[in-house]
Amino acid sequence: MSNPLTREQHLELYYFMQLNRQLEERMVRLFRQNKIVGGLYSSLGQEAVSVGSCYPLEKKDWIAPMIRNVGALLVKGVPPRDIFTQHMAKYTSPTQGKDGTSHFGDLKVRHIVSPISMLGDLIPVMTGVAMAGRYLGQNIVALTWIGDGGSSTGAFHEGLNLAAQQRAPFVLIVENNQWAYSTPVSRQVPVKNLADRAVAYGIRSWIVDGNDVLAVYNASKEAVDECRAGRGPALIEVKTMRMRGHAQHDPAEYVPKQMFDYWKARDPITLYEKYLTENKIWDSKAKAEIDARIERELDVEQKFAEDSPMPPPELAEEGVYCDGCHEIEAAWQRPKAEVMPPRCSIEPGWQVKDYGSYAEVEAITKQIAAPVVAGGGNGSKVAKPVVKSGGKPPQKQQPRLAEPETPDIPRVPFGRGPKDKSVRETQNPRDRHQNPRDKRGRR
Ligand SMILES: Cc1ncc(C[n+]2csc(CCOP(=O)(O)OP(=O)(O)O)c2C)c(N)n1
Ligand SMILES: [Mg+2]
Repeated sequence: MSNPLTREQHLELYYFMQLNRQLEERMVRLFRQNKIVGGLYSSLGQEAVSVGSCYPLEKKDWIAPMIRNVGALLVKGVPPRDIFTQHMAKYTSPTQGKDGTSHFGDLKVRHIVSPISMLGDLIPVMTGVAMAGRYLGQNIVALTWIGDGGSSTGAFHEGLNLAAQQRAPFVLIVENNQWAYSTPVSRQVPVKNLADRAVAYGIRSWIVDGNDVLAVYNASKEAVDECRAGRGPALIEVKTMRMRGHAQHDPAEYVPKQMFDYWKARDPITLYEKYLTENKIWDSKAKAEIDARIERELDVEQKFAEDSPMPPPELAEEGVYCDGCHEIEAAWQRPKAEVMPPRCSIEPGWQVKDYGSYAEVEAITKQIAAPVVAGGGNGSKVAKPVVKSGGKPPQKQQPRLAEPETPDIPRVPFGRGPKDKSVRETQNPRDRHQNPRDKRGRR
């Protein structure tokens, strides 16, 4: 075994991927029987992405799933009945039948922010969750997913810039499944690797085989650990394939058959089954037991959903406006020592690192005379994402270019500016004489 997971964890990864697939297959049958209300999206072929990326998260961590992340919901402990009833708009569903598809969350127990349909918007929202968790001293990581199409929205870029600048403990999984509706990635984005976008925000990134659950797990684990250690956000591009149309209504006739054949031969569950067998982690008996357990569990859950009533008509007029049913009050007040280093990873004050002159650009140009990182393919000399594969140990991202030194660095006050007492009290006495305006060091 080339990674630190136990046998039980290896088998659990299989369980969740297979549960994801069998659950969705049942929902396709329900859709054809006209028992699903609204659209139905498939994550066929992408199970390793949702399961592998969510698996390293702790209970206290937060996720915001998108339409192809049923696997992540299952890993987070959402029972299949919630997914069945939600799609069938039953009264017993998490939204009591008021909303459909994957539009539900669980803020209290499982820490799931409900999907937002506007692609990209979950990125700033989850950045906010990550920052709030940090402020509250919870040491959490927030994670969400975005498609190749969604990575072209303004919210993606604004959100990622915010996350990067704030060094938020936030992980973004970019699901490059080759298609956004009927548009292939190459007709939508002029770069080959979507992870290259991370370079623009100065954050770490990886490219992994999205059909290799261990590769996804390894990269996600590293990203989550780094985030938790206070090293800022991370982006992981997973290369995978949407094996169905955009939703049930779409037969995906625009996808070349050879492309489906290519990816079918790389089915994530088949690949993982082979890995488990070749590495003697299981045998046919263990597989049969897990498959039978999934069948049993889904029988019970589906029956519960099918037997559940539709919501009563009068429910339609309830809960439209909040009439005191929600108490929205964050426990935001913290002792100052807790929100300052060393207990917080973020310095509340900062320094002007350089003066932004052309001379500094020249200094950097000299540094990059030799390429810093191998990999990628467009010949530029900037830090490239690390490419990872499942069995191999994770490679470390090469260090980014050092900042050029600038003498006499002035300190920029935090918060309310010159009158902020907290800055004065933490100021280094040595710096006081550097301020020409005030000999006592006030600014
Ligand atoms: C801001 C925004 N623009 C357009 C849409 C409509 N829309 C929904 S899904 C989708 C395609 C998404 O493709 P991608 O991000 O690659 O995800 P995939 O469906 O491949 O998982 C579009 C354009 C939307 N929901 N939000
Ligand atoms: Mg896509």
